[in-house]
Amino acid sequence: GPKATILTNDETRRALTRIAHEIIERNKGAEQLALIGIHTRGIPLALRLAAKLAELEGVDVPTGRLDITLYRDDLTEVAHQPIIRDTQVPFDISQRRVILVDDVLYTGRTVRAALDALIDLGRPAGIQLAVLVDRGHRELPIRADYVGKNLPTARGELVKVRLHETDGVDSVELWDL
Ligand code: 3GP
Ligand code: 5GP
Ligand code: MG
Repeated sequence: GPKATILTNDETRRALTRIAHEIIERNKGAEQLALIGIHTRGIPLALRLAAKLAELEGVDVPTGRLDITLYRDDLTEVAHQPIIRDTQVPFDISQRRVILVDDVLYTGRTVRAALDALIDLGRPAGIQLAVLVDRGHRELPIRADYVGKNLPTARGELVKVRLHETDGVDSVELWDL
């Protein structure tokens, strides 16, 4: 079972509402933004932020997705290479401030691969990062601009993120692997 509940349903919702407000404050509105969700659970998170931005600012922020998978050449080794499997960004990111959205930030390797993929698509005015949970253990000089919850973890722990869209419920729990 879980060692701890990190975010309940309501806390997850409030964290996303706060992040939406922070995005608006930092960017002085929501014009010229774009949201890009990273693979499974970053995608519903990006869509929820887009809905919040529409509600708060009356702006429809274009939303896309990247599918980045960790390719492991050794099943036991953590030394993995993220590979881009699919990119669905059906708008021009040039001149836009692109906000990458992921559920959990860990080593930063996934985000690094996402930056590569984005820069191949055009020249955004800037790229920012929003994550629901930052669990530490960065292996690259990458940080998030918007964080739902900072959660110091051990490497042997797992942050289980569940969302309504994928799991029928919103919750963030800490588990032992
Ligand atoms: P996500 O795809 O919704 O982001 O595989 C189920 C979940 O476990 C995935 O959620 C994934 O992000 C998460 N996960 C936890 N630890 C790891 C890890 O070390 N590598 C990868 N690829 N996924 C992890
Ligand atoms: P990275 O190590 O590249 O920062 O993270 C790799 C991918 O695995 C990212 O998409 C990240 O969201 C996911 N990930 C890493 N650790 C965890 C975790 O503890 N829980 C969940 N749900 N996802 C994780
Ligand atoms: Mg993820």
